[in-house]
Amino acid sequence: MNTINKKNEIDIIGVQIDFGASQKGVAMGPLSIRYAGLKPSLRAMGYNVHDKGDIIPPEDGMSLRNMIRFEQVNATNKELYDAVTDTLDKGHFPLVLGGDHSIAAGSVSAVAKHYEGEGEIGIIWIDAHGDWNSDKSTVSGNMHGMPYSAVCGWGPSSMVDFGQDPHYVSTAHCVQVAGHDFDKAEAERMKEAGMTVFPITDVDTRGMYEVMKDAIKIAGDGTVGIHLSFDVDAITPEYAPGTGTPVPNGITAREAFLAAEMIADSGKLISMDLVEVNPILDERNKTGILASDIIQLALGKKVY
Ligand SMILES: [Mn+2]
Repeated sequence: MNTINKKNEIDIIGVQIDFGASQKGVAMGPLSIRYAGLKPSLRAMGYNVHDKGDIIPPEDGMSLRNMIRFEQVNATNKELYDAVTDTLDKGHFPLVLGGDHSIAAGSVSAVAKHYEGEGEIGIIWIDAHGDWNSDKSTVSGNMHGMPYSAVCGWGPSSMVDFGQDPHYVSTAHCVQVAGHDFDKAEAERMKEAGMTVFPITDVDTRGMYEVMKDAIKIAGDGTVGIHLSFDVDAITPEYAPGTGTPVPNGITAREAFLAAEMIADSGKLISMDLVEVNPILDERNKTGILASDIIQLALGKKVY
């Protein structure tokens, strides 16, 4: 049942931040995922669950047109980095609940650094967006569009290194799955950096099963394990209406479930973020429940 590198201990770390996004409300995401029954569900699977509570970002900080509220985002990432490092040092599995996706710069960086002496980590990033902008390429200035490039060393310098002396993740083990809303300059950066992208058109033609088989190979072979960063906006708004940056015609809930199940079956999952649940825009916590379901499946829940 428990597939996460034989670790039976899960630490939940929430991050109540929406400063990385223009649409407010994802700061309440960790609460909505907990209200969906996440903790009892994980305990029923046999896990020992430790809720470390939520990180609250500072109220004030500097802002730039091309890096909105960057001081608050970076300070929050430093706090999250320390929390995830503490969890990994204890041998527990970090489950990070967003919050906007800017938090992945903190969580992934902590995981990459923790395993530095053992080898490289791989990343599977399931998202409608690339999250591969920098302060130069960004159109919106929203920092939740930059974390994936930041952990690879290609993001804004203060998001790449917020005081932690980062170990960059090699793009050779990084995969983007189900993207279909890339900025032009962002896509060029991803190609230049050697990212593997399986856009939603690949899901259409080859199916999620074949795409994920390849994604797990790229992120999992020759690495110490896989970090899953799951943005609920990958899922089409009919199933996941509660998200800040919805994009029409995304993947289905079943495709998301299959991806999560396959990652669990790989036995290589070492850490996970679930981000961008926005309860203000949601319908009766539908998206919070969906997020909880995806987490359970990624952590090994079986339907039969
Ligand atoms: Mn994202």
